[in-house]
Amino acid sequence: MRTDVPQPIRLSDYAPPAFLIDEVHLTFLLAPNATRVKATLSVRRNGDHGDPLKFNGERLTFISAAIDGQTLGADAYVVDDEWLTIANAPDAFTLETEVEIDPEGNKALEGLYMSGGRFCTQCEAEGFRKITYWPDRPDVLSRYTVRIEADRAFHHLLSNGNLMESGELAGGRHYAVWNDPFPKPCYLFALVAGELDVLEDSLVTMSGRTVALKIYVDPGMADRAAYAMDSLKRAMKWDEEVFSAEYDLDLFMIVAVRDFNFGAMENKGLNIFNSSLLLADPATATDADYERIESVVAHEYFHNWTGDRITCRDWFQLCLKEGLTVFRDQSFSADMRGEAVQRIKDVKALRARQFAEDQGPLAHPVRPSSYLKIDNFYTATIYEKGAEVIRMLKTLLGAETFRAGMELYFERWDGHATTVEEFIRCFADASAQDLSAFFAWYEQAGTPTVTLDSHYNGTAKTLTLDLTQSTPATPGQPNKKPLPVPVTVGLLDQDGRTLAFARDGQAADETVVVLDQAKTRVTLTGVDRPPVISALRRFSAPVMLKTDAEPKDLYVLLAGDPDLFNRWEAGQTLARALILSRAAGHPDDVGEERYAEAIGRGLDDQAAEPAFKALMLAAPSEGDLALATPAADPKAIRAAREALRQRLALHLGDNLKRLHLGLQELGDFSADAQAAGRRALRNACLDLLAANPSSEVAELALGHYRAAGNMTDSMGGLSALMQIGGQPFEDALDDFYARWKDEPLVVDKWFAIQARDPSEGALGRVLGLTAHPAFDLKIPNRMRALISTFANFNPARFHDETGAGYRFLADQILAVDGFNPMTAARLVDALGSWRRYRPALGDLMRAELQRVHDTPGISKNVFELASRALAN
Ligand code: B3K
Ligand code: ZN
Repeated sequence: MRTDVPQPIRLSDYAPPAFLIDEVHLTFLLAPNATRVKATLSVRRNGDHGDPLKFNGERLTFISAAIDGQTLGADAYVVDDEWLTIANAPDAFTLETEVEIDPEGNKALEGLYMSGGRFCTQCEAEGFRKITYWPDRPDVLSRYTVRIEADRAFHHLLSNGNLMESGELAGGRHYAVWNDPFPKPCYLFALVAGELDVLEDSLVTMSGRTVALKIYVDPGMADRAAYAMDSLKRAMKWDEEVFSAEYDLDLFMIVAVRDFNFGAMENKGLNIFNSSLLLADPATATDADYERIESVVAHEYFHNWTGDRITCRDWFQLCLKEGLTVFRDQSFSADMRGEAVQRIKDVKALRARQFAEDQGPLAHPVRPSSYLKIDNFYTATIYEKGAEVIRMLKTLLGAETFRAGMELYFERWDGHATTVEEFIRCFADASAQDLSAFFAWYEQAGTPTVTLDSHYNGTAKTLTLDLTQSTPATPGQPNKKPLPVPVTVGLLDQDGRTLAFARDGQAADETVVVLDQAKTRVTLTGVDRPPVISALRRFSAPVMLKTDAEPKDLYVLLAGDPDLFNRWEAGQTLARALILSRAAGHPDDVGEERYAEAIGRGLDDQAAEPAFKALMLAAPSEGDLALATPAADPKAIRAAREALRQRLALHLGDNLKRLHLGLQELGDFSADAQAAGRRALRNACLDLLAANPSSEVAELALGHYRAAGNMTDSMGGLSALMQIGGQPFEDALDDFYARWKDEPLVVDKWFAIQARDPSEGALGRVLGLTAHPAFDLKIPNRMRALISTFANFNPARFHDETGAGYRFLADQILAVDGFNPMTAARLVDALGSWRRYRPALGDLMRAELQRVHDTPGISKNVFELASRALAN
């Protein structure tokens, strides 16, 4: 057990930096095991304090330090594992330091490291301190000039900004000098060096400047960057149109690397991407990959304004850039791919990740107030709930005022590091409204429950809506206050036609009720017929809604709510209730039949888009169902879910087969949303058919796999074969591996699909795969493909009664923690959620978590998450 209990960092302790750095010149003498980093900083004291200079520095071999050209003697400074301290620093001076680092030995993938024989960096949040001595915090903004020297074998030498100079050096080496004219925090610094192919293009901005666009990838892969390039250009134009936000440098670069701890990074002018979120062609990437690439390329690009030009004062303000940028990328995707389908996908992800987080030991506000390791706070709450908060702001203020607020923010804070308060102040100023109550969305953790009771008076033609809200206690926040919750409401009559009404004398089809107290009552008038209420349209707030709607009302919504989100939601609500009732031992056969019939009618709806129908066909996920159950039993949930799917397959079988045949792809592959929607529906039909396997369905699945002309269909076929199981599945797996063994991104998919194996043998299969020659714990993508997928997406097998799944995961966490704490920590949650499961399982989970927690030498990252999950 560790004795040095790490101390939390608190927002309330924020103090401005003691020293600022206006300019920095960095020289990198690159060598895989011994890179020299020389830094020349123009430093000035910030304020009139007499504090010593204390710069962060970790895993650096100190060589020398000098002030104004005078090398410091051993008594003038102190170097320890975390700091360089200089007691008597002048008020304004030049500091020169030289250190040595070992990029090859850096398996934490933070700071400067090697991936596939190339140098690359990752500095957010606190990686720059592993490169040089520096006040590693986002409110120190500096102008960077970077000189890179390396062996000529490292052909491309890249850093932020503009290329100023390059040339040859003696001894087979060469160099390049980069200058970034925009002051930036060190977390946005980037360097890449190596042999790469480049895809080039350009774009003319709204003011008529030509920007060169370059995407660097592994040799031979340039063609696979085409979709990312196309996405980038669309994102750049979209940001100009929607937010008047123009790109600023003359060059924008993206580099794809294989070894990366997460998705991508928005370094100024030089984004670095996990290659899984950049490379795509029809043969190797699924439609889901294309969709992710489009959204992440846009996300990182959008950071240029929301993150880079305007950055965070401190890491507690992370949502200032992340929540806002997710909101921007979601809005972009909605414009590219259709609003309703995008909204459904975003809400599914929000519930699966953020609602789950809010119900667990790590529940925290969108703006937290303390942390041990900031790496642990790149959470669904900061990102996804952070985006929901912005969306509510837009709903409350209206689109025009929202845009005015954004433009004011860009104008007021450009070139600065700021806070969430200042961001909200821009909207208060733009709208002349008091938004202080709204701020509670940033400070209060937990998912509010909103209850809606309604009363219709047929004589007076009035509908009274009684809304109440409450938010459960979360760790450290026992008492919650009411929040301003926008609830968008529309009405249908019993035949599913839109029912007009009036609110405060104004005729309407839809209205936004703002629930700003614990209880709010609203009366709608002119309601001519008994209504069915469609509430929380487009999921207008991140809450759990409880209504007095009966199944017959939900069927009206499912059949024809003009709000497609709520149409889908009604189906999910019905399915969830049926599955949970069966899982609890009360199957409702009549209800299930009725549900299957309704879904069948939805499938026949000629007006609905295939992508939407595919979403309608999918039952709530096992994770979603577990969240809705106290003391969840994953096996019972899977069995009940499969029973409903089997009923749908029985009931809709002919229809599903017809659609599967009719949607067969003719002609060339297109990655666009319509074509992807047709593939999604075709694969959803097959997936459902496989829930009721027959020899005919097995043939169909095999035929689908064999005839697949793209990766979406290959994976769809493989996944259907997996559900059916047996030799055909094993043969297909072998075939798939033989075909794709030289394509790392596809081999990741091969590992991931097996981790989802529903059969009894899944854990044995996963254990066996850890010994496969292609498995490597040190490659985050490969590790996650197998380990995270199993722990998070195969609940019925991970939650094995013997506890073997938990033991396996704990062992993996400890192994990964030995070299990559940031990535290890991401695995902890699968055990940390132990309170959500039935006690026989929860106790075994907790015991494994305790074992991890008590292991000597575990990282701060894992310690923080384990100890929070174990706390009472
Ligand atoms: N800002 C990065 C995330 C950095 C995570 C560091 N642990 C990517 C993004 O959200 O755009
Ligand atoms: Zn981001």
